[in-house]
Amino acid sequence: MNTIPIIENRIWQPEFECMPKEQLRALQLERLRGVVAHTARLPFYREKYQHLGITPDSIRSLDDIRRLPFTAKADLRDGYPLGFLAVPREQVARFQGTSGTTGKPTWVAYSKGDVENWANLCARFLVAGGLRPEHTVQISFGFGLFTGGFGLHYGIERVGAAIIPLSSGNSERQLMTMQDLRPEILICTPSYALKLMDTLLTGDVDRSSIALEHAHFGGEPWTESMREHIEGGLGIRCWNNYGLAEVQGPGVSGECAYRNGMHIQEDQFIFETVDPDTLEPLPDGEKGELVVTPLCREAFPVVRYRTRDIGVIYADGDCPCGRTSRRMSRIMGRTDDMLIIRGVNVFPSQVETALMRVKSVAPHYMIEVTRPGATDEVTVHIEVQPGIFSDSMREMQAIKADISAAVASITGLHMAINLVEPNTLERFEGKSRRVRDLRDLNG
Ligand code: DLL
Repeated sequence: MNTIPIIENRIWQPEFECMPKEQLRALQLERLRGVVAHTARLPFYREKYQHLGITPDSIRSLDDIRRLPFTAKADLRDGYPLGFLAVPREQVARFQGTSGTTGKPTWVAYSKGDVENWANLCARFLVAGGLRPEHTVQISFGFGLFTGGFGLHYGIERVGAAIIPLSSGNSERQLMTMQDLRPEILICTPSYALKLMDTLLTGDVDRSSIALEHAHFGGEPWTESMREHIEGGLGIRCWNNYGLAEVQGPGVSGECAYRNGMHIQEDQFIFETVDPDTLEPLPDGEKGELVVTPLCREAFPVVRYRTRDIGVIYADGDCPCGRTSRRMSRIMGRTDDMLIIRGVNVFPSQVETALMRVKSVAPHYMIEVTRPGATDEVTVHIEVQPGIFSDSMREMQAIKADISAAVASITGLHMAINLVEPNTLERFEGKSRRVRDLRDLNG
């Protein structure tokens, strides 16, 4: 565990964030009973509770959460549009949404209290990662149904800092704004930061003309090597925060000044880790699917929501920052992201970690999976750094061999490597899509 903070350690709501553990557990239990009472209004849960003999009073310890039913994305979809709305319609203050693969969004509703609460939860991780009232913040998340834009907006407002609600897109305008209004803080997806960094470093923007000190990234998986790359390139501190629309949006967990995992806002969310196949609970310290029960949601409560995100809840002790909550790892992949290649499980983040070890390549890549015959083939398309492409064939072969070896050592698989010219692969303004699985199309 890191013992030297990277920045000054500040805490937004110490009364909750630093609550003594026993008291925290008692609060969780009380709130969990409230969740059972509240969700029993929804037919989806009422029927299940009746069947399982669950009443608020039957929840005697936090372990009893395991008796509650899981909720999956498909359940929300079956309840489309508002089957999980638990307050009268006139009490809804906001709708946000999350896009799915089926074309229709999953609608998520917030009461006035939910919106208020959400702002404080976002303020918690922003303050933990350097936000001060005197700062100016450029939000380069989309403002719209995506929870990133509005969620962070109200968190920053709560702290009292100035907001530039620029939204995503138009890198030139993003950089111009950074130069002209000199925000100290940038908020976006890590892949968009990468794009902005490219534009900044390849254009004639003088680094001293921008005042950035911190960036808060979330919304998609990224790696520690990507953090080093962006921090080195931009000379800033990058902070990780996590959340998902179905349980609120951003503000579920985030890093503190020690950056040794993301603190889970445990007064408001109960986290469990389960084996994604058997749904059996796993102990802290073991990697598995994260399951989240929000404890304070009024308008849109869900119980034991299966995030599909793979991560670890750390088993090690207290964090020197003073927060008492457990911390979680980065998201290592999603159960639906996981590629099974010739029987081996591979996450895109493992490929990214391998690529970032090789000097001459840029962090822009695309993983393509095909099945030309009976076996799976994976090709990693990756951009080389500007200037490298003109070099000799032998050098290119050597780079390929380095990448191939790095990929094989991390994933255990041989993947074909295709080096492409700088600036030829797609760039992303929101969440990136780095896997193209063409196996179904190939029969
Ligand atoms: O992405 C909420 C959010 C917005 C979080 C902005 C942080 C900042 P959804 O669109 O519902 O909500 O997508 C949720 O994104 O299940 C993860 O797979 C992924 N995700 C979110 N944050 C992280 C992160 C928002 N820090 C899905 N690291 C989640 C890795 C993340 N994956």
